[in-house]
Amino acid sequence: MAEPFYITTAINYPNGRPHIGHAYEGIAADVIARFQRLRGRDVRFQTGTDEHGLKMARKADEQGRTPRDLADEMSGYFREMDEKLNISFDRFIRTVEDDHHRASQEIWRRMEAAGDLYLDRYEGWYSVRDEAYYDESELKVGNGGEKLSPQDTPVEWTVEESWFFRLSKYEKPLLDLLRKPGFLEPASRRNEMIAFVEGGLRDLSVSRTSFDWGVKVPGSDNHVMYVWVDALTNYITGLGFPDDTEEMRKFWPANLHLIGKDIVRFHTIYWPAFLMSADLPLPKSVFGHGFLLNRGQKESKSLGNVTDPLALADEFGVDTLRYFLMREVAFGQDGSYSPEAIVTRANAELANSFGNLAQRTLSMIAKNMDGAIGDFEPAGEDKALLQTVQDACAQDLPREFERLAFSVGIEAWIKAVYACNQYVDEQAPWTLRKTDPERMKAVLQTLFMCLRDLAIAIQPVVPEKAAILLEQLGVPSDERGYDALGDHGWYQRLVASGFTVAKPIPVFPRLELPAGED
Ligand code: ME8
Repeated sequence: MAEPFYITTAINYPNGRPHIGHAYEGIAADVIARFQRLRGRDVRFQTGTDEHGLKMARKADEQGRTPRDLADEMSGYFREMDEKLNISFDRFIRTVEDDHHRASQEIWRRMEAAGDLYLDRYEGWYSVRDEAYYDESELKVGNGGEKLSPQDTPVEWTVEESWFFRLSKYEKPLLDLLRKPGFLEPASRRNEMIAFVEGGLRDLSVSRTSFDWGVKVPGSDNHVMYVWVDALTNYITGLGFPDDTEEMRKFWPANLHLIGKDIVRFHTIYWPAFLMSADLPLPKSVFGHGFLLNRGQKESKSLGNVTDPLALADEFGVDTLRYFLMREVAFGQDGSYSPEAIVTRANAELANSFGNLAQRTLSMIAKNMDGAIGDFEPAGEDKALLQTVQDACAQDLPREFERLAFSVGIEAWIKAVYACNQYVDEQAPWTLRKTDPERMKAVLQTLFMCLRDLAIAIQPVVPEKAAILLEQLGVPSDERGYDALGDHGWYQRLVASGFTVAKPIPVFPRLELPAGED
């Protein structure tokens, strides 16, 4: 039976429309989900929106509407974005859903039964933007002398009755967990979290009484849960918790929580502590990716540089945007994007290299061989090129994707594309057509084989375009998994089936920079 693989993204705050950071995380998670499916894993992929809390309540208030109304509208845009970007989720969860309230109340009851919850008074700093409590010692001072969170967001002094979670009790097991190789990547984030726990953990305020937009605390009707308690629980709600479901048994603990670097504390300290308290297994790994910057700058409404990811997808194409984001930025680090960087990268690698290779090869086969590929047993330099391509597609790219080093994996792939292009230039099949038609045939057959491997390997990144190309190459839809890369009988089967190459349509046309961009 296929090995299960459960991947989740952070659930997004729908207090506004999605931005490029949301698109980036969704795309990266989708690349992982598709990659694992192609490797034969039984994948479950969850994403969604995080709709409770003070941030949502305040935003709705500003707009003179109910939080639910705001959440309904904005959550719809997130789902639309995911669909447009080809994000192949199995469940898009909304935290306002009934099953989620039920799951959150059950985890609460379990934490209470473990003796980990007590009623007290919270007095301290809170950042609504981060939905986070901060200790005085963590705060910075802004230019106007005001106090700011470590993420540069405003904090407010908060005093109210609150339930507390005995986080301090979990210091030792949390340190053991954080030190476990592979639990938290990249390593830089791990050191930061270890230092935080070593500094001593205070018990965490886990309920609020000054507003009511949230999940009700069982038995304490005037309290709603701290938004992060319910938000984190989404990962098990989606599997049917607290019922003993097949999904829960199969997919929990999650293989990977993919999140951004700003919310690592919640996922590697609070969430494991809640799970330990509720006596549930801990996620296998958490990866905190970097932030995406617009020409090196953080996007903000005041700078007027907020990009709509759907506008980028419309302008350059969904797959081009996906390719750019996974290729350009070393995953785990911050990265920058701009329209000209997208156009430059897409033209150099997708249009001029991969697209052109496919276009040249398939048109020559269609024109000079009547589309019939014909029997072929590669030898010599043809075999050597095939080996180079095979190594990149069946070994290098999968090995790097497995450790989430997407840009390194794609680099190995594009180098194989370059090797093919160099081979075309050296062999010059257009000249061979007159001088040595048999040799021309062998060259085109070699390239045809290479294209098939290249297209299979890159599917997770550019699913739509790869599918078009695989169609043009006659590769049956059930022979597109990574295991097909090791199958040496495919070519003969294709020849035997009588397949012919049709005159191709370019898969990756060249892009122009839109007018007005410089
Ligand atoms: O944090 N570049 O929601 P959110 C890359 N609801 N990633 C970015 C980014 C950027 N510029 N800006 C944000 C929340 N992100 C909570 C999560 S999970 C139980 C609850 C990432 O809408 C961010 O790091 O503020 C997070 O992983 C995700 O987008 C959602 O951010």
